[in-house]
This record gives sequence, structure tokens and C-alpha cells, in this order.
Amino acid sequence: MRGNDWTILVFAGALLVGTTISTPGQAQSTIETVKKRGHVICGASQGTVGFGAPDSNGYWRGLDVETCRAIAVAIFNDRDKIEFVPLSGQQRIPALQTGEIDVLPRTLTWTLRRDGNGINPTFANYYEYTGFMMPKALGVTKVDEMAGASVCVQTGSTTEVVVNDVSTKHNLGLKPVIFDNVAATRQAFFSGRCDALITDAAALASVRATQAKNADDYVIFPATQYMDALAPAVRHGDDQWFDTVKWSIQALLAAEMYGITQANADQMLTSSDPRIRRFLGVEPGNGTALRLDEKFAYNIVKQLGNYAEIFDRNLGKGSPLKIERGPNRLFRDGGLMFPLDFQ
Ligand SMILES: N[C@@H](CCC(=O)N[C@@H](CS)C(=O)NCC(=O)O)C(=O)O
Repeated sequence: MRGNDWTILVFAGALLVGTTISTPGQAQSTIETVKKRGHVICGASQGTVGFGAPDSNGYWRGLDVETCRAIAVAIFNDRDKIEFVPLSGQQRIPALQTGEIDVLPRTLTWTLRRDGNGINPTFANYYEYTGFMMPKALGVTKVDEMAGASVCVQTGSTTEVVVNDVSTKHNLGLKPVIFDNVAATRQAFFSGRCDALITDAAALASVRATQAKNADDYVIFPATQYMDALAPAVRHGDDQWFDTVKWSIQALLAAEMYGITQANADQMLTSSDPRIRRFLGVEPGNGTALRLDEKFAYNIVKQLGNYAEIFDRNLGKGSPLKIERGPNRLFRDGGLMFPLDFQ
């Protein structure tokens, strides 16, 4: 059998398994399961500071982590009614489909095949290019100088596809060296097993800042000109849960647009702006529509702040990473983040 035939068989098998095992989870709605259990189970990274990693006290922090905490707040009004399950690139989607986790916010690129094969991406909580990181000593600063380079890559990620695409497009003969977990991938790169490491550029910036002996020894450059939408996902077949996750993410963006912060949320309750009053649940209706507390959006901002505050403390100017907002600014400010109407 040729390699391609095996690939088709494995894909077909995965599809079958995906269909069979996701069915029992639909007997009870996810929100009922979550309420009965008393906490949300969130698929997490295996450790990328800024997106998802436990701090020195074991408390989970990061943009993806706080996105998930927003869902816990929407349901329980408690950002800590949550459990984080670290997952490798390959484990994460099956974990969602089998019901091991309720939601997957883990630097997950929204692609057609993932979407079609059993997950529902909600809204992007981060836009980013895939990038390469290389030691400066190799003197390479752009893709078309990478001919023959070996690239450490984690399986189960879109980056596996990107390495091959880039290699084909620029005729580079790149040599992927594949690992099944993030620690092994990074360790291999830093020990010189590969010339380059590939993943989302912001994750590379995080790895360089937190794991390189000397960050200045490494250069990061885009692998493609195509931007990815990284979107927390839920499994197919549960619209109420899909809506809960979507509007929890939207609450962070809309709060930023309305100028509502963790510090001023209480003061904003007296705003005369009907939009702000609906958002905060002063005027009822939104909570009823989603079968959540009328104050769910207020609670999210009160416990976590808005998207700008979360971005700044995890990735931006209030963090060691100092990543620019760039495409992750609100649409109003020239970015791609588009808050929807809370009515
Ligand atoms: N956005 C890409 C890549 C995201 C990703 O999972 N990256 C791998 C490394 S290539 C990873 O493990 N990231 C971080 C982590 O587990 O902490 C995707 O959805 O496939």
C-alpha cells in the first residue's frame, strides 16, 4: 500500500471513531454536565507562558487560560470553578470529541478540516502568523534562505502542514523532525537537533523569552504571509454550549469597546447608555436569551477585566513578553477583533 492510502485509512478511521464516541456526550447537554460537576474542564497547553501555563504557585495563567475562566464566570460567577487538562497537539481534538474536556482554547488554528471533522471553533481570541525560530548564528532571516534546514515540529499541529507547504512552495527541501509533545520539540531545538523550530510566532516569542539561555541568540520570522485565527472550540452538537462559549469570549471584546474595565465595572452600572446597560445586565434580556445569569457579562469583566486588560497582563506591555496588540486590536483601532452587539 502506498503512503497516501495509509493516510486515507487513518483519516477514515479517525472520522468513524470521532462520530461514534461523540454521541453519548450529547445525551446530556454540556451545560448540565458542567453544572452538575461544579466546574468547567478546559483543554490547556502543555506550557506556553502568556497563553497557558501554571505559575510558580501552580495557578494557571495566560490568554487562553483566562478565556476559559471567562466561561466559568459566565456559569458559576467564579473564575476558579475550572480545571485545566494539559494536552499535546495530537491529544487536544480527540479530548474534546470524547467529552474529556468541555472546551478547547489552546492556540488552536481554525481550519476547514478541523471544523468539518467534529469541532465548532467559536471566535478567534488571537490572530497570528506561523513562524520559524532559528539561532542567529546560522545567518538565516527569511524563509527562502532556509534550503535544507531541519525543522523541529510537533505532530497534530497545523505547523506540520506549514513546513511541507513552505518547503514545496519555495523548493527548499526542509526536513521536518517530528515530536509528539511540546517539551520534547523545544528541547530538541535548543539542543541543536534541528536548525529551526516552527509554531505560532507569539508562542515562539514566549519560548525564546522563557526557555532560551540567551534570547538575543535567536531570530523569529514569519513562515507564511497567511494569518491564522486561533479560536477556542467546542464539539459538534450542542448549540447552547456553543453560544455560552461564544458570548463569554465576546463579553471580553465588547467590554473593551464600551470602555468597561475591572476597575470601573461597578461605576458603569449607572451608565445611561442603553448598550452598556444591556451589556451589564442592568436592562435584563441577554442572560435570559442565553439561559445564563443576567449579570454574566458584568461578572466576567468584574473578575477578569476586558480583552485589553487580559492581553496586556499576559502577553502585552504588562507582561515580560511585551507583544504588540497588532492584529489583535479591536476593529475600531485597526485590528481584526470584532465585538458583536449585545442585544
Ligand atoms: N496553532 C497551531 C499550533 C498550535 C500548537 O499546538 N502548537 C504546539 C507546538 S507546534 C504546541 O504544543 N503549543 C503549545 C503548548 O502546548 O504549550 C495549531 O493549531 O495546530
